This record gives sequence, C-alpha cells and structure tokens, in this order.
Amino acid sequence: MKPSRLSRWAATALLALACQDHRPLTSPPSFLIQDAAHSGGNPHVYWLPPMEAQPTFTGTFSGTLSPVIEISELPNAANATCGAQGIIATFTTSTGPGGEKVGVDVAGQKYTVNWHTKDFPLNVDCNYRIRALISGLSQPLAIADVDVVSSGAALKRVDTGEFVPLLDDRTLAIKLRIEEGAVFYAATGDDACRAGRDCAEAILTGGQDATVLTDQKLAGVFIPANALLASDQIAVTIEQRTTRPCIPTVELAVPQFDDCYRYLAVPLGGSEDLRSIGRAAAEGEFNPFFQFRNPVTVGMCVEVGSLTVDQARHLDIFRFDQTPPEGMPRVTSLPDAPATFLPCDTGGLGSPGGFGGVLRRSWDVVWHALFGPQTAYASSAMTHLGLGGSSCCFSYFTWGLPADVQINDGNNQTVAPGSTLPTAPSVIVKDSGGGAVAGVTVTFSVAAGNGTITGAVVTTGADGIARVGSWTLPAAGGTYALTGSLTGAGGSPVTFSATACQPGAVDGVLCPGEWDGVTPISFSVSLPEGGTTPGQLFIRNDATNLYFAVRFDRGIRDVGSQVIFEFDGDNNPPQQNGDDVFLFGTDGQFVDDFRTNLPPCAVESAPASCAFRDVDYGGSNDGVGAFRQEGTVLVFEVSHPLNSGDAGHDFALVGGNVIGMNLNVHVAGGGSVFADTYVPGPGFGSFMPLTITSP
Ligand SMILES: [Ca+2]
Ligand SMILES: [Ca+2]
Ligand SMILES: [Ca+2]
Ligand SMILES: [Ca+2]
Repeated sequence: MKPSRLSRWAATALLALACQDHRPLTSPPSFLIQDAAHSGGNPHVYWLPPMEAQPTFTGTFSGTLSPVIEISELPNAANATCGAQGIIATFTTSTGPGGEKVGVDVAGQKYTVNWHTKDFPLNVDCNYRIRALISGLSQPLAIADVDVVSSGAALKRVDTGEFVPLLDDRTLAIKLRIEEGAVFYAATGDDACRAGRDCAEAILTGGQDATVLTDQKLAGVFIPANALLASDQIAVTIEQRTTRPCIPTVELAVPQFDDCYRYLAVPLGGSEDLRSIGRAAAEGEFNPFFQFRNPVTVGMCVEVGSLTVDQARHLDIFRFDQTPPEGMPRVTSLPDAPATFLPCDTGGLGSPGGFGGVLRRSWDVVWHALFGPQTAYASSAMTHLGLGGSSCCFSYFTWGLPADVQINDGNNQTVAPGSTLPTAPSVIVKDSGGGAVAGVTVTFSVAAGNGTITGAVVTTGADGIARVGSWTLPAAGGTYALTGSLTGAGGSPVTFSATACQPGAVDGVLCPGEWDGVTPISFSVSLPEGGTTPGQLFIRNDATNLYFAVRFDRGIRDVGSQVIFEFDGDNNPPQQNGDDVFLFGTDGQFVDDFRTNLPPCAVESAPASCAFRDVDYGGSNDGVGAFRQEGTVLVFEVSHPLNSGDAGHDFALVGGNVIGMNLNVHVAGGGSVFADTYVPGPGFGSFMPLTITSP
C-alpha cells in the first residue's frame, strides 16, 4: 500500500495528526466504524473484507432481508465543500446507481454491492460514510466511514488507517454479514438471538400468510394474511430463552417443560421509537408487547418422550407477559391450533406435513406414530410433536400440562372450637385428561382470623394429591375457610370450609359429642320435586330444655321449609286445647303456638282445631331454632324449655313424663309446591311417645 496523501481525518489518526498537521482542529467530523466488532455497534452485523479484517462470529446468517446500502459525503468543518453532495448513492436489493444492487450471497453468507467510485464525483478532501440500513428503521445496522485518497485509487479505513485498494475499475466491494437479531437490535437496542440460542428473524409484510421458523425448526409462528394490515411491515424475532422455569412459578405452577421462547415483533416505519418506550421484563430483557389484528398460531416442537399418551394429548402452549395491557392476564393457556407449519419430523414418518400435519388429521394417527410399539418413534427419547396454540399477541411462550385443582377430601368438617381438623384438607391435581399430575406445588393459606395451618406448601405426589399439614380452627365458634392455590391451574384457588361448633348450641350444626347417646329416628323425607331423601330426627333433653335436630340431604337451596312439632300433652290422642306446638323455618323464625278452638277458630270447632301464637293470647314465645345448609345437607335444630311457665300455651315437663309428639317436615319447592312428611306418620294426628329423661 502506498502512503497516504490526505489522511487528515481518519479517526485513529487524530492524535498523531494533531502533531503532524498544524491545521486547526475545529469540530472535527465524526469518523466511525460501527458494527459488531467496532465501537459497540450492532452485535449481529459485520463489515467483511475488504472493508474490514475478517471477523469471527457465532450467530446465524440472516439471508432474507433487504438491506439498503447508502453512501453519503460527510461534512467537514475544515472544508466547507464537503457534505454538500449529501447522499451520493443508495443501493437496494432492487435498485441502485448504474444498475448495481445489493445482492445476497447465501453460500458466502453475506450481502454485497459494488460501489463503482469512478462513477461518482468524489472529493479527495472529503470523507464518505457507508451505512447499512433496514427500511423503516431509523437506526442503521452498521456504519463505515472511508477516506478517499489518490482520486479514488484507494480508500482508507477509518479505524485502522489501512488502505483498501480499489480495483482497476475503481470499484469497492462492500460486503456485509447480517445475523439474526440484527433488526431487533437496530429497532430496540436490545440483544436477541444471543450465541447458542435457537433463533429466527424475519421481516414480514401484512396482507399475506407468513411463517417464521427458528434455525432448529423447534419453534415458529404462522401469521395469517389478516393478522396485519397490508400496509404493515414488522420484524419478527424469535429467541430461545434460558430462564427456567420459563414462567415464574408464582405465575404458573403447573408443570412446565424445557422449552422457552421469546417472540418479538416490532413495527417498521412507525413513528414510535421502541428504544424509548420499551418495557423491561424478566432478566432485564426488552419485551415490547405486540398484538396482532387477528390471532396467529404459535407452534413448538415438543419432546413427548417422557409423557404418557394422555398427557401428550392435553399439552398446551402458555403465554406469559409480565406487564400485559390492562385486563389481560399475565399467563394465558392458548387455545389449541394446528401447527402444520412445523416440520417436527423425527426422521422417518415420511409425511410432508410432519407430525404437525398428522396432528391436524387425527390424534389417533399420532398415537400410533408416537407410541405404537411397532414404530421406531416409540423407542425414541427425542420424539417430537408439533404443538400449536392460537395467540393474540407476542410475548414469552412455553408449553406445559394444563391442570385442574379440586378438593380431594377434608372439606366441611365440624369440630370443637380451637380443635385441629381430624382430616387435614387435601386437593387433587389432574391434567385435562383426568390423569394425576405429580410434582406440582400447591400453596395452602388461611386469611386472618381463620385459624392456623402447618405444612402450607406441598408438592403433589404420584396420586396428584397435596395435603396441608394441619388446620387448627380459632377458639371461637363459627365457619372458617382455607384455600389451596395452584397458580395457573383451572379451579384455583379451591376453598375449604370448616366449622367450629359448641356442643349443645342450637346452631344448625350437629356438633361432635352433642348427640352422643341419642339414637336417631330415621325416616324418608318426601320432596316437592318428587321422590324422597333420607332424614333423621334427634331428640334429647337436659334439665331445662328439650332439644330436636332434623337433618336430611337436599342439594337445592331451601327457602320456605319448616319443621313443625305437635304435642299431645296426655299422650292419648287427640290433642286438647292448651297442647303445645312450635315450629321453625328456613326464614329463621321460631314460632311458639298452642292448640285451641278460641276465635278466630270457627264457631263450634272441635277442641284443638286451631293453632295460634302464644304471644297473641297472653303467652310468651319460648324456644329457639337454627337452620344450616352445608352443601347438600340441611340441618334444623330447635329447643324449647321443659317448663317455660307459660301456662295454657306450653307444656310443663319433668323427668319421667311421657308426652305424645308428631314431627311435620314441610319441604317447600317454590311457589305453592311443597311436600309434607310426618313422623311417626302416616300423617297429621299420629303421635309417638316421648319420654323425658332425668339427667
Ligand atoms: Ca348444635
Ligand atoms: Ca290427648
Ligand atoms: Ca310459650
Ligand atoms: Ca306453646
């Protein structure tokens, strides 16, 4: 190389220049080489020889882009004429001065264009900037400044001061390597397609179907024509992520498998500058949210080797966005969509559509292909399956086994206040095929005032069951709640109920110990909707009160039902005036009546033909009741003093007395529909003897 005549402004020569050249250095032009190897440029773009020394690189060549090479004359404070020409050449993949265009050399993994410098009025006192651009992006992919010397016989590279000899025809071969991730970096300043990661990058135009697959063809997206406007142009980048689990367990606790991809889309040519509106996500990655006009299909080739057939059938792709737009969940299980665009072929199926194609045709075929004992795939630990999901948006994606969590056992227990439940509540986790899901972490919790638990964080066993260590209720009576959560699972959180009851309390709860020693009377309760349900009547007394409990199974919310207790004071039917009657209903009203034929009972009515309220005839309302419906179990509890002192309206009993009694279970069915059952039966007016004990 011959020595420089006019190497004034070469950047690396500036310091030396200051000594050798006494021209004033007022506002020197900015000389720049910026690419992956220089000046902290785009990590996925390299100038190649002869412009720069041969770089080393690890990325994947991106050969489907349409880069633009633009050459402009740089201003120079020392020479006012420099820069006047502005842009002197723009080469695209379809046009360029002198018919020269940017071409792609797929085998050589580079883009090239020949700059015939003799065709341009270059000024040896000026310097020129070569920029590689992507249409629609404000930031260049790479910059290379050159210093024209010797009337274009050579160009001086700014960074090294070396000369690039021009060929006889004074042509500079501009060569550029662009790798996947280059466009995303230029658009956002964030790195994607980092070394060693399965990746893809493409620029797409709306209004036409498009498919983007990663290099290893393990992940991809199908973007239908209507997902973008025809005028839209976007850069799509798909990068494998190394974070595990892909979606934080606090967001998605169901099993996630070993694939995790970041799908990115940035609009080109828009007014937004993504480098300033970006939202940093996990790992500090830039994760701009992008929503399509219509759903796209995100697909992954998933390794199903360790899964059962049933599990494989129910796999889902999950989308995660740490800061989604308002109203959108952070984690979404994508609706299934055929992933026919994925060539997840283990090498022998022979189907042009790969497993994805098979998947679309029939799952049964896939079963055979994947799991049939006579196929090669059955023994392959690397059997892949094309899994697709319909997604509104781009974000992070992984695949997993969706799960449902539900109560296994331990719900609706009743214990004494301050007691620990005899059966610690447990949940069971199942996949959508009903199979047990092992190894997922369920978190149990109680809100303040709901007692204490131990063993709150539990991993499901092979049976899919996770059981809290223990649950101890507060010292006060009442009903309390415990939740079991499996984030991201259907049915989560599940809520358990438990009741702390006081034996002897008239509270609608058959409290343990409360009815010990009482042999219940079993009977069939007629239901207004037809049929019967098993019922039980409990009776006991202490020194002051007579207690009754009636329970029966009924899943329908009960409104307007009552239990009515009739008594025959001399245990010798029929009833007499003054015999006691009381009733309690689901409306919570306890009503103390008495038998009479006083007005307004019809004139000349037989004795005890009517029942009126004690309080309306100078008496008092004596007694209490409670009703409780827990799930499908209804319980009425009623008590009445043995001797209220309400003479003429209530019974007055002591130990050893025998009184006749009849229970009427009146079950309302809505409107005027109801059904009545009598104990002992068969109907009203039949009594059974009730002996008062002497406690
Ligand atoms: Ca009770
Ligand atoms: Ca009688
Ligand atoms: Ca009374
Ligand atoms: Ca009464």
